[in-house]
Amino acid sequence: MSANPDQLTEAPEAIHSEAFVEVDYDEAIPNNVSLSSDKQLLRALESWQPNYIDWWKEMGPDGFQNAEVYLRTAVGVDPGGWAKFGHVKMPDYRWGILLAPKVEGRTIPCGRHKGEPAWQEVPGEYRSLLRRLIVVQGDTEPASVEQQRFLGKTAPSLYDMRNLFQVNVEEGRHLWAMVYLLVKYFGRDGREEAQALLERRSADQNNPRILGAFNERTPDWLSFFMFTYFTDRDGKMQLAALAESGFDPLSRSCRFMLTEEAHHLFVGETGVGRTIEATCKAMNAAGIKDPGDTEAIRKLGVFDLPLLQRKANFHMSVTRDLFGSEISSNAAEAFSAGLKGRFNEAQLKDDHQLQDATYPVLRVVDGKFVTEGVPALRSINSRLLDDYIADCQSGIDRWNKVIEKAGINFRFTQPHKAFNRRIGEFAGQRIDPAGRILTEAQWNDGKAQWLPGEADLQFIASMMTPCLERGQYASWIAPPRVGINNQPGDFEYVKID
Ligand code: BYC
Ligand code: FE
Ligand code: FE
Repeated sequence: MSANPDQLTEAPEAIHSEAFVEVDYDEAIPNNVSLSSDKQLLRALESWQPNYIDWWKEMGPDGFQNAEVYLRTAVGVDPGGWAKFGHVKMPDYRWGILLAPKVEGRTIPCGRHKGEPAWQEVPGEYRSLLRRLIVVQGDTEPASVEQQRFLGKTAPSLYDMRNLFQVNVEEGRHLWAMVYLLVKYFGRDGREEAQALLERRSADQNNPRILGAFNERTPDWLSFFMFTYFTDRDGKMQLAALAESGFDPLSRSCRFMLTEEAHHLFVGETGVGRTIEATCKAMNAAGIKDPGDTEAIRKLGVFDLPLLQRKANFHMSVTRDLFGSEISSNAAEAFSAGLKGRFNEAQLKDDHQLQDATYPVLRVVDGKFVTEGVPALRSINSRLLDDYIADCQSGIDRWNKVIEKAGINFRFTQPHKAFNRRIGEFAGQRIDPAGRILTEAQWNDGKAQWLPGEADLQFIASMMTPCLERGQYASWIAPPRVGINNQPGDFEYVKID
């Protein structure tokens, strides 16, 4: 499938729809926030920058720091062409600080301060809660780069390798975006947090990243594509909620980050889609009708569809945990304070304060599912999770179209919301993808059908041999329909020295 950009909600290389202040690339730190007029801030960022570069060289893409990669860099203003493309060595990438344009007269969209002018400075009474949200957001960005750092070595093509590195440099820029806020608005403790963001390490025993999914491994390209489809989509949802913040600099940062996020989601959707396409094509060519004929299918050098479903199940469940507890007083306070809104807050037709409203939350009570009306303020996380699950579906539908067109009898589904959860309402329960509440023994019996097992992971690993000839693709993945920036099929996306 699926690289037909017209059919995608997530644009291949998103076109920014708003004009914004020209980015100044003469500065050591490219920016559209007039950095040169704030000497103290500039000094603070310039002292953080070498530590960032050290971190990038130590924890960024392993073995490719000298490769020339065909990357896009945001350059500014023209709505039709905010990005420019060219071969760059990643450590020389121009990580910049880019805010979406200020909306004149913007007001706080939700909570007890609704309708008051948006804050341009940190509201004192909410300082620590706001800082915590920015730190958690910032922490995920370098974490994902760390998780993906060995993937270049097993890239299924130069095209895919370039997309990996594009995602990586942009996650690096997202870290910059949060560090800018910490350093500019939070004084000394902001600078300390900025440093700590470079010190935590994904999956480190002593100093791990903050959220669960960012300490999982991303050891292979299936994981990468599932991660960019499902976990970057948590990024989309959380950034959208933070884009509704009454703290205007956070809102503007997140609005620009969302334009980059669209490409990450595209990489995930098309990566999984092209994998499915290769499988279907190989099955048909070999005359295999049964998607469960694992052994025969794997011999063709492609991934069987049930394996892809198990991988997807894993990534969906750990990503759902990123929404926090369904019922959360932290989330209630962030909303009431006006620091974080709901998805599409502005379009929602209610009072945006939710003092008396309720929201239906699925829970397990006495071993049974019940839907309870819970105060809406305390259900903010639950609601964002529901919006996330809905947002996941359209890409899955497009994957299923590929399978249907190939005449194969298989459909991808999202597992039940409660499946395999470690955080929130369903933590500690054993629930299968169909939503049956199980005993520990039933869970252990069924687990291998629902989540990737040791043999699956070994097979995946065995398929991860690099394919680095221009225009060539590993057996398990179909070529894209369109090149990046309309480059031809044999374009040298990465010049490896
Ligand atoms: N793992 O009331 P609770 C992205 C902690 S992805 C570990 O349940 P709350 C990206 C929680 O921190 C988007 N710990 O939840 C994607 C809290 O600890 P403290 C990232 C967890 O606070 C791909 C305690 O449990 N951005 O951008 O309402 C590539 C009780 O919390 C987890 C954001 O998340 C977990 N899964 O909500 C690159 C937005 N879940 O504070 C990038 C900012 C919860 O008591 N963050 N805990 O020590 C937030 O809005 C909130 O912090 C959360 C948690 C939604 C994450
Ligand atoms: Fe990001
Ligand atoms: Fe992302």
